[in-house]
Amino acid sequence: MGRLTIITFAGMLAGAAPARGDFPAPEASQVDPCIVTCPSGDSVFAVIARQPNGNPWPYGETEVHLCGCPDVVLAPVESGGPYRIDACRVSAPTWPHGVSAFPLESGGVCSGASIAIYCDGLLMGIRSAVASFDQDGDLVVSEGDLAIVGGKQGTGDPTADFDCDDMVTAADLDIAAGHAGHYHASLVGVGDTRGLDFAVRPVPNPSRGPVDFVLRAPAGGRAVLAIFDPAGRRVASVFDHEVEAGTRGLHWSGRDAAGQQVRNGLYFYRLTLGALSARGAVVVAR
Ligand SMILES: [Ca+2]
Ligand SMILES: [Ca+2]
Ligand SMILES: [Zn+2]
Repeated sequence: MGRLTIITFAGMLAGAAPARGDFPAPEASQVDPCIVTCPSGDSVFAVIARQPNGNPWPYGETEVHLCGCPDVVLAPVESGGPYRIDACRVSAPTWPHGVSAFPLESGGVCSGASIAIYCDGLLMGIRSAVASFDQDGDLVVSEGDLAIVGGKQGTGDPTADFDCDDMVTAADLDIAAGHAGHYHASLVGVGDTRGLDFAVRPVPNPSRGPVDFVLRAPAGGRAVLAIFDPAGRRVASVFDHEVEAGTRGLHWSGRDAAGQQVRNGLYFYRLTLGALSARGAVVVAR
């Protein structure tokens, strides 16, 4: 009853209340030509559903079938998010303006597939590729991903064609570089400190120098982060402060204790938080 009232009111606002039996028409609708994703969800694939007379179709649901794309990693979205994931199908309402938005929080790429896009069971279009700034599907856009994009320059590979001009050029690499360091929120447990596991993740890795160490602290304490070379010599002391529970980034400029940019190569980090400690490797490659 409530929903009916709202629909009728919106229809009056639009100046043309659709009758029962109206439907979305593929020829009047619009599907973005390329599917481009970022694990942080800041790249949107959109479908605009319209009726034959051109008015929006606000009562439907759009479905994108990614079942032919096994390498695309769909990260979970919060309940109440802009779309829902059901195995390899992603769906979103066209309410209220006929627009279904898919800021797909995913990694990995796909090509040569048949990605059908339906609205209320009617085929709106087919796409054959998913391009992603996270080329390797680990849900972090790192220098390694940019290197993969760079390797596709000069080709027509749709998995790295972010501006949808059928070519991979320096412009596509620039667009990807703008997403460097982006990652999916599930990797760092943003916003909820209860039951957090202690974790440290260097982003990006490999790096052109600067690295943000994303620290997930289950409890407050003194956090100490230092960088070492493979011989075990301390290269830089990055951080030594009390932190609160939660998630934060600790920034290393990529410089040594003397302020010089470190040479390309392999480095190790050690982070302690109270009695907890983590260590790992970062690669600097300019
Ligand atoms: Ca990646
Ligand atoms: Ca392009
Ligand atoms: Zn991004």
